[in-house]
Amino acid sequence: MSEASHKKVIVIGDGHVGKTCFVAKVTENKFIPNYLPTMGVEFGVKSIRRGNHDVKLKVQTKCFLRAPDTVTITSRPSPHRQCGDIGRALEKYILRQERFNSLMPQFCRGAAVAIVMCDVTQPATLQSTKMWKQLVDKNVLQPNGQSIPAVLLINKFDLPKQRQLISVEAIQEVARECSFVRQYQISVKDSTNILEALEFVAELAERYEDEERTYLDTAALSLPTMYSEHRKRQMNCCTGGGNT
Ligand SMILES: Nc1nc2c(ncn2[C@@H]2O[C@H](COP(=O)(O)OP(=O)(O)OP(=O)(O)O)[C@@H](O)[C@H]2O)c(=O)[nH]1
Ligand SMILES: [Mg+2]
Repeated sequence: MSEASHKKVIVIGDGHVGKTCFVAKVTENKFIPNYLPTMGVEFGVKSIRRGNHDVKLKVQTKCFLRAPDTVTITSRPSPHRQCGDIGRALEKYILRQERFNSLMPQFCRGAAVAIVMCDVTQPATLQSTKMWKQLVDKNVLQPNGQSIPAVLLINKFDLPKQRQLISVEAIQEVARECSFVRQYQISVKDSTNILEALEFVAELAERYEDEERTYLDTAALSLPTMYSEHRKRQMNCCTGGGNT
């Protein structure tokens, strides 16, 4: 099967929520305990058996800037910093943000499904998922003009209850507000709900393929009609159908 036949799945969300670990877990079945911020794009390929056939997924993530308020924190003056440092930090941030925005369309292009991820120990990362979902919708649409399906993953549920700071109600509210198709409480570390989420993603990716095909078929059928309508209008115009 050629790479073109892989369904592209993009994994997006704030820094440190576990996107790289998720890609490594689903494609290489390994957990990375150490944090190394992603530079550039990371991806892996995974086949999911559905009925009597395989759905091939190309799961990819990239480096994302953290939420803007984190930048304010990193650019807060320390006793050793001068005001100029803040200006420079912000300038650097704006430049990186511009570069990031210009890379987003390329990252999202052709995606069949989006996975938006957050961290149960960091409530702000759940709020950020709204922004990430909007960004996906701004950068990629299905051929029929609708948003691509998006699944919300809340990661790190292996951590003790007292560190789980996001309520089920909060998850449901965000899921409703952003039209996430489904949400899963997962742990990449101990593999909780990883396969379940991925199987659902494969189902969505396959549905997308069907819809894409239907859309292309419909478009192909209607093309001659559109063309003959256009020709008719042209003929009317050239044969003096007007009032001159
Ligand atoms: N306890 C726990 N830790 C996790 C889990 N998933 C990821 N981590 C840890 O969280 C940290 C960040 O994980 P990454 O996958 O590198 O995060 P990321 O979202 O790719 O971060 P950026 O590349 O900066 O965007 C790492 O130290 C991981 O080991 C999980 O399910 N449980
Ligand atoms: Mg990463």
